[in-house]
Amino acid sequence: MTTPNMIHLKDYRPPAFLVDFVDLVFELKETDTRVKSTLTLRRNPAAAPGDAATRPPLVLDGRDMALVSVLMDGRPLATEDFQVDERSLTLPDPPDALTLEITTRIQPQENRSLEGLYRSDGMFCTQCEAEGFRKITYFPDRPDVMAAYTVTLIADRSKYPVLLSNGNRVDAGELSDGRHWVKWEDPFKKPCYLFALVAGDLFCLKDTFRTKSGRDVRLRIYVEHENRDKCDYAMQALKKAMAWDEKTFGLEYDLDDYMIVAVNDFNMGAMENKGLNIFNSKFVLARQDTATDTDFWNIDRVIAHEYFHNWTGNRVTLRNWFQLSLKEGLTVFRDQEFTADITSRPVKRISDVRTLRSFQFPEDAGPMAHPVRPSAYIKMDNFYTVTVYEKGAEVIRMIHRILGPEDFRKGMDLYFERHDGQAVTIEDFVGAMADASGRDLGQFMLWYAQAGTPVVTAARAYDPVRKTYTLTFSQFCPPTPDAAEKAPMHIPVAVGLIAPDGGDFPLQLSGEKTPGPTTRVLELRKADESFTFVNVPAPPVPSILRGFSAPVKLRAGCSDAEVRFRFAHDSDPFNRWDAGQTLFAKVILERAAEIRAGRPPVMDDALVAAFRQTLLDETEDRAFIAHAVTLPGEPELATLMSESDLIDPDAVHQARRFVIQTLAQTLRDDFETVFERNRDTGPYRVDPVSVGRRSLKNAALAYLGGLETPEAIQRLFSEFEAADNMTDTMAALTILSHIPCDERIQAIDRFYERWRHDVLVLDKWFSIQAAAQLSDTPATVRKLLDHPAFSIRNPNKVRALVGVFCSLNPWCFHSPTGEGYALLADQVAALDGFNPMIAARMAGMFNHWKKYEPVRRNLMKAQLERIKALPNLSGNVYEIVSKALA
Ligand code: B3K
Ligand code: ZN
Repeated sequence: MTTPNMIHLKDYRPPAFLVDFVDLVFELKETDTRVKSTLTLRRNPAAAPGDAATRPPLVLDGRDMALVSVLMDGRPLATEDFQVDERSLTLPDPPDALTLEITTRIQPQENRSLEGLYRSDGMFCTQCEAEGFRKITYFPDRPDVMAAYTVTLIADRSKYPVLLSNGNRVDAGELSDGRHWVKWEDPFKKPCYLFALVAGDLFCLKDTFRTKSGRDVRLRIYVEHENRDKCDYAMQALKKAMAWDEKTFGLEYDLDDYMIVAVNDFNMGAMENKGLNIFNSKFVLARQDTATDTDFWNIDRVIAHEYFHNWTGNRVTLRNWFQLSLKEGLTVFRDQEFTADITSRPVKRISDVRTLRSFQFPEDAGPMAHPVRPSAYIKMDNFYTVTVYEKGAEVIRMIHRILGPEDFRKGMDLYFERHDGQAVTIEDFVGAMADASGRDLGQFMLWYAQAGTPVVTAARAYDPVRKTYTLTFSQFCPPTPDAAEKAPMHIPVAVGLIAPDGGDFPLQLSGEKTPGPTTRVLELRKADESFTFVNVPAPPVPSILRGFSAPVKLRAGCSDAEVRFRFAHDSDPFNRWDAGQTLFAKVILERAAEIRAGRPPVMDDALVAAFRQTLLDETEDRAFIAHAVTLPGEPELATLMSESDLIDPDAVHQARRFVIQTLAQTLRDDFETVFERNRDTGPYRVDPVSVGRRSLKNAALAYLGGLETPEAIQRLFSEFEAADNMTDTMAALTILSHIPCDERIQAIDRFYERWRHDVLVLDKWFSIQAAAQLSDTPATVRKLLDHPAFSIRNPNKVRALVGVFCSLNPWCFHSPTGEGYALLADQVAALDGFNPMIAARMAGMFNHWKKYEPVRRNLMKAQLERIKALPNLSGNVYEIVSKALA
């Protein structure tokens, strides 16, 4: 293959032509679809004008379509007036203002990439971000070309009674041949990546929302008829999100209609198309018997996220794709705040940091490391990453912390005031924040430019005579493939000092007249920097990086006793949880070292005591306790191991199991007590208290099940049978799935029989088996690939089976036989032929091969080389594997 092109941020140029109006007419048919597009274009006054000889041509992007005709200003274009190739339609010398009428034919029924216009279960739908619009019609497919659209959809009335597009429905009619048509108009200018259409036979759930200025917005959720009883929760979620954005940011919805459509075949979670969101059905459909607590909260999160994009992404959009985090980091921050407000703030923070550390930190330490604003890409789709999204949200959170909530809000207001209706850059956002607050964020911009996770080291010194306490920080950002040298960053570090009695000292920095609050934000800017607190009456235990105030790795050099003290007393819930995780990770990795050295592992009694104290703490939020007694997972432990050694997945797995079983045996009665005390007492509800109780109850059940005795197995089976909600069903079944016994097989079969008609619930059935920590899991997964309910065309199925196996079951995926690796490579090869986006996601699961011990490392390398040598490899997969092998 020829090496695909890299696109660089430094090469950005404004578009040569702007589009003011777009009129689209779709004739949707089973056999093909005809698209007539009428564009009103003019030269961009802001682009380099050039002279008569160097005036830039008009280039429209387009691929995978047949051109039927082109008319300019109403007249057919002569063949010498334009050129068409596989990627574009070019007019070498067009007038300064023109209309183009372009008719094309496309084959949505053959489109398996799920990008552009395609079919999913008998309906037509679209996905245009990032560059899917060019598969629908010829157009300048870039986010800085914003236009007003009218869209007419024509289709058979009986098969496609529902015809939707962005904006307001302005007209409709019947044709004599059984077809009907609907015309839509979107008054807001938008980039083409926000275009959407849907045609199908769908049930519609209706509601309304009265905005703060008193307008009634019609809310509509469209789903397949069989799912009509599974959309109420999503509707409530939408209303909560709309009210929250008004209250928190003063942001009101702007159209008269807000529509959400659920589709089964979707490459990611959902898409924020203006006024017409298209969702993976997984983030819409839920009923207590089909969805877990986590599923319900994911619905809240994703519905809110897409809704929030209406302002952060749609009204103010991106100048180019390098700025992706401008909308995604900011919108993730907004959805995190929303969830924190409607559930529990500390617990939300803990689970977000867990995600960041398990997935983003490894990305930052691997071959795909890139800054929050990448500087180059082959395929933009490969940069919808945890770095752009989750680290991007952390960067916004740091601005929020540095400015404080009031100035942050002023900055948001200024950002919308200045840039509503524009396509802008990250500088524009940070500039609004700096101007609104008077703070200098110049150095802070490095967070967008430098890849890698900074390491912050803290040293402390107490002076008993002067009663001063000095914290000395140094920061270092490790090299990444794009850059060896890194400059010091502007890092907000929230600090508390814990007194010997467990309370917090008030904090007074040297030079201040009076003590301030008990948590202070220290702003690091240099490679080495000291801060001295005065009037500290006794040597404290430092609590550094409270609330995880910056996405860094902290090396505080605390003793085990100090960490245990913080696990018992830290008033900052995040740091209290983190202290526990530090202890558990250390204990597990020490046991792993013993196992590797052939010594029997021994348990640390002090840790068992600290664990017990937390487990039985009745004063804390149950959801917090559930997190606090959950050990770091094998993927996270592997990452920690890789910091000092090569990863040995066997040792990690055995050591973690040893710690779980020792805790279960030692604290069995306590787990029984916690289990019984937290049983549901009334009907199933998805409020934070009920969810917290269930999560603690099921955490206790996991330990009890880990004993693997016949009684434990019986208990799990009867809990599985008795459960009246999917959370408890899945909890019992998951624990049982790791134990080789007849009850396990029976439960898996019963689950299948009960849910064989429900594609979303079946995803859980595949995942349970893919995540089972049993030696024959690789063979089971191989077999399940041929199961009639599995389809490689459906991304949810691929993620549920292949994705879960490779990312959440490291012990089995990294089986030293190499069968897991061969399985993954086979799936990448199969997927790449029709859905390169998902193929590339899957290929990324080999990214950390160099961190493994030699046997596995070589096996993975061989599979990567096999993939790289595939004929007709997509640019998407090429970009991932070539970086991994570099
Ligand atoms: N903006 C979309 C993601 C599109 C991904 C394209 N490959 C969903 C979201 O972040 O809201
Ligand atoms: Zn988003």
